[in-house]
Amino acid sequence: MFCWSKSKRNSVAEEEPAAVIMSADTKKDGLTRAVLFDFHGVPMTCNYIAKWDQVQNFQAKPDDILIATYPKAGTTWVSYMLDLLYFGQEPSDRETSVPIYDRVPFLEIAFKSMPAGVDLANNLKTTPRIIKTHLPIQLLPKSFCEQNCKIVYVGRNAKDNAVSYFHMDRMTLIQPDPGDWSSYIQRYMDGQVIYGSWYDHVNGWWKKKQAYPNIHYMFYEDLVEDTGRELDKLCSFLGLTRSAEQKKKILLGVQFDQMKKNNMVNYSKFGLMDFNVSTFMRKGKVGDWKTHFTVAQNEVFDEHYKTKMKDSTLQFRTDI
Ligand code: PPS
Repeated sequence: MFCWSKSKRNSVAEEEPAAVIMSADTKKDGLTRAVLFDFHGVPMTCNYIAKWDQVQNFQAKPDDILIATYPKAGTTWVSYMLDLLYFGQEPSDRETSVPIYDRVPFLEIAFKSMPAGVDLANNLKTTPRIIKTHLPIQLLPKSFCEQNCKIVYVGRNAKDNAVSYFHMDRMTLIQPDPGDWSSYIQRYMDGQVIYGSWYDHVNGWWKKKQAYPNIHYMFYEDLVEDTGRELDKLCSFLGLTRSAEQKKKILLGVQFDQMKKNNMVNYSKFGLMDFNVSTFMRKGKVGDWKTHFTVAQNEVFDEHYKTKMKDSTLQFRTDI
């Protein structure tokens, strides 16, 4: 594998793989935006596959809980809910001093400046271990299903997902440069962004759910509409009983405004993100796409969406 195989691990440009989609041509604040290339049919950068052998061979435990999403679908929100459900009942240092990405490791992440997700996951001392991934179903390490782990998938409507991803790529200085919105939305529709096609991701996991019942498929829009109802469903899937008082506390903690000011979940300590460009807890809304899509872009998107989703029974709401 070419990723970081030499000592200058950030200098990927001199050893780019054959199937480059976007080059590492932008430099800002001394950071190189990563090369986007084809990896088993999915656009990826080194930052998500540098530890691929360990990721693929990851040994899940039967009580692990995996949260799987296409990027920007509400991963952090549901991760924090799960974390509070399992570990938030008593006041602890965890709440005040352990960032969410250390409590809920991001399995495949391998940024050179921080511990790899797979190592964090292997070293987690909690029971259960709650682990996050953005991998499409075909790249999921086998052991999660072999061990019959519970998996929580969160999907978000494609339009709001695209907007959120665009701002994430703008502010995360090592992601491929998103360019302007009009070129970005075209690449998003074509699946030429990290983790590839939104359509393939949401449908791939949806199909998996039909064969593997231990997937709880949630929707970001449902969470915004009625977080309490979704928390109840989550508890029922996980087989957890929590008192009304405990749930009330969780629901308060996971409100957008609360999370936005909570430094343990708002990524303010993460580095690599320029909060002057955008914030991680940006808007937290359904329908923000309307402030980005032109009428023409929306028409093109809708046509494309119809074609891509024609065989799918999945229904997303772009408004609530
Ligand atoms: S990541 O980087 O892929 O893990 O991002 P992810 O956590 O999946 O998604 C980030 C978006 O989720 C929004 N978010 C929330 N919305 C409503 N309520 C709560 N509590 C909440 N927590 C996170 C976050 O604001 C990002 O969406 P946008 O549209 O960019 O605001």
